[in-house]
Amino acid sequence: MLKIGVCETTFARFEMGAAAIDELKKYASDIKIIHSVVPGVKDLPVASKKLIEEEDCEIVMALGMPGPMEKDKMCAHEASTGLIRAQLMTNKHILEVFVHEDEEDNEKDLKILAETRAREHAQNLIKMMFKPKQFSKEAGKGKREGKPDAGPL
Ligand code: RDL
Ligand code: RDL
Ligand code: RDL
Repeated sequence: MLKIGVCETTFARFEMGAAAIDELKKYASDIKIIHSVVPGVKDLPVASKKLIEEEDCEIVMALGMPGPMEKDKMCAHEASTGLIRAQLMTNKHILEVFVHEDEEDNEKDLKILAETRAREHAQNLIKMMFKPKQFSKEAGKGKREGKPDAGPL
């Protein structure tokens, strides 16, 4: 039974964690999901580390929505370096699933992007953990999450 952590924020304007959990359950039955919620992206690194160290999660998805202001971008970068540090400290993957609010110019498209990106990162997680051979075939294929793939050269 693989334990998967799913950590998300109240700052995000869409429940990306619910989409990720729904997607994970579609592709794998032999999993246990531990969900946690924190205020914002800068709280995700320690929450993810706790899911790994205190809840025995083998891998974590950290989902969040950086806002459009310059200070939000700074915040997202700091959160990202924290998530990388937590990975290096624990030697476990924490998939960072961020959707920047200014990636789309209207709320409808932003909602679609948030849902699609969360689901596609969940599919990556399943492939990394359960189907590494299939995933290795996708190397260099210009894959993207939430947007159309760029494709290979
Ligand atoms: O530790 C409490 C907060 O500092 C933390 O939750 C921050 O991540 C909150 N936050 C900001 O303070 C900010 O200026 C967030 C953003 N911007 C942001 O764009 N997205 C967030 N949190 O998820
Ligand atoms: O942990 C899951 C992802 O966050 C991680 O794989 C990122 O490296 C994916 N990624 C981005 O989120 C991004 O905004 C990448 C790029 N840009 C990029 O330019 N090149 C990448 N990944 O290889
Ligand atoms: O090339 C177009 C996009 O891939 C590029 O703008 C990315 O930086 C968009 N992006 C993010 O901004 C982000 O925070 C992506 C991710 N996360 C991600 O996890 N996967 C992506 N793009 O494919």
